[in-house]
Amino acid sequence: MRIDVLTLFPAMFLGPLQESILKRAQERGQLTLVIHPLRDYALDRHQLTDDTPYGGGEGMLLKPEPIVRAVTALRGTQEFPVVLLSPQGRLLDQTVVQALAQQSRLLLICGHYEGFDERVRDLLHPDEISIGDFVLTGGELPAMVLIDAVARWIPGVLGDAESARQDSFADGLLEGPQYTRPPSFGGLEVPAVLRSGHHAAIARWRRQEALRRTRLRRPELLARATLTAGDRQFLAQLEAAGPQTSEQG
Ligand code: 4GS
Repeated sequence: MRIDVLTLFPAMFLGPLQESILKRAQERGQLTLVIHPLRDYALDRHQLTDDTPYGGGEGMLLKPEPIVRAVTALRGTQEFPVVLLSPQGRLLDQTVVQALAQQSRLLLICGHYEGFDERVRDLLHPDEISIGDFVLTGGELPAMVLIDAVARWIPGVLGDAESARQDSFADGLLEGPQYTRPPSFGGLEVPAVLRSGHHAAIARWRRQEALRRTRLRRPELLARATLTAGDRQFLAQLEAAGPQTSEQG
């Protein structure tokens, strides 16, 4: 997959995408990232990319010409989604991420300052996406969040073990508690079932703890989760036990 990014601050992309799994994905040729400085597409002598809003008001807006020029040049004759990161977009979630991961190419546009001249939207009809209901200083971090979330769905990017884990949690539940060594720490023991070697019992315990945690922390996720009859039975059992104030079963 190839992802192009249009930004006023290309240096912001230098660190985060060159470590760990994204670094490996690029080295293996599974992911190609191309960062384009928006300033390169400003043709005036001062390479102006922003200007004051008509009608007055605070701050600066990104001018339409450099963005439209850049997108036109990068798009060429190819068809692929142009994504505009902004709080006015549809909310990013795992469904949106997986749909974007099906594409062979994406172009991400990062805003900055107070936003974009509206003609960017009117002319390019981008897929406008928000990473959450909060305001950041720029669209660069949202673009990196999207790249990270999408890249882990590209075939081969995660190792076999990582992919297997991902599959088992693609069912829309939160993960339950997990433990590593030591077996006893701070007066707290690792649950005995996890050390039992009884694989079926371990799988059942993990499933139930995932259900318990999801019900307590994000009950709205249960409505969309893929649940078995056994899952529903366990949830009914929790319901019958009355209001829960902690995850300690
Ligand atoms: C987001 C967000 C964001 C909005 C960019 C104010 C600078 C800023 N972008 N998801 N202007 N949340 N953008 O806060 O995508």
